[in-house]
Amino acid sequence: MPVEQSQGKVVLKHPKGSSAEILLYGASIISWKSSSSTDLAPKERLFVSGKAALDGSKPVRGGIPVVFPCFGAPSHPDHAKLPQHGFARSEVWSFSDVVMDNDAGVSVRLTLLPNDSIKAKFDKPFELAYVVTLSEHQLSTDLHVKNSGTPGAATLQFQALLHNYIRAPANDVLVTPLQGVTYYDKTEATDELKAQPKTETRPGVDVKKFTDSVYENAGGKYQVVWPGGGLELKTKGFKDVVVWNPQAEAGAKIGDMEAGGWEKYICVEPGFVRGFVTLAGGETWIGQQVLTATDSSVLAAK
Ligand code: TA6
Repeated sequence: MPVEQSQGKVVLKHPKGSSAEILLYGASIISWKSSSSTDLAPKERLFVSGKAALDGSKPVRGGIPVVFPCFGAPSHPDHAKLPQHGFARSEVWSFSDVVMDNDAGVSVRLTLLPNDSIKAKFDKPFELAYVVTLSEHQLSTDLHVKNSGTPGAATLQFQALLHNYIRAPANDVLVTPLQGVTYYDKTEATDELKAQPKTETRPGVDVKKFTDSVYENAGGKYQVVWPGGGLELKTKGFKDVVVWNPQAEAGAKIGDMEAGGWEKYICVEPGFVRGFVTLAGGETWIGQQVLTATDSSVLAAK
């Protein structure tokens, strides 16, 4: 299966028509076109703002930004010099190798190691590997984090999240199952650490109003459905999930958000963002998501 590399971009193509495009900048997936088991024509499944910078000048507004080592505003002393959502989404990663290439799919690995720019604001030994796999109806992205210090060296503490901008009609989309899950509402307290825990009571979570909710220990499997479309997320290692859509008032204040862009996506973001992953020297942590393109009739039947 062809893997093309050019101008800082890696393009994966599946013989049945699906494709994915990854910028080395931020290891940002900026396109995933996929058919589903019931809709054989590949469709774009991600949202990227028409005003997004794709030249590496700033994090991409859309697609799948990689959030590491902190989510939101830094809250750990080791992260004090970092910008919101950390540095992984704004550093140039390296294309390492093709991990798998067969009739079922193609898998590539990108890596990020400390460089002078990173060390100046985060002086901890780490190795990141991001494995992206495209198959006929699925896209999986696995983030591997290693504490590259020697055993017995200082621990590595971090948060990680995959900031999926799922293309969907924001006013008609629902996320399930989150009923009964504890969440923190950032629309009431931008620092979720100060927000009071709530329990989700809705069978399906909508984003008809400004939504910025951090669900803790959320179960790891989610359906995102709307009339005529849907996406399934299965995750490992990401115990939490964030649901975000700014709607018009907050959305209009986002400089690289196209006019009305907030109507075209829902962010459903698997992460480990409540608390910190702690790795001893030599240990590795993996956070994985598998996105499956489907339609709502199939999901609703489950
Ligand atoms: O994941 C939701 C969130 O933390 C929101 O609070 C909002 O800030 C969004 O991320 C986008 O953040 P960004 O730094 O990409 O503008």
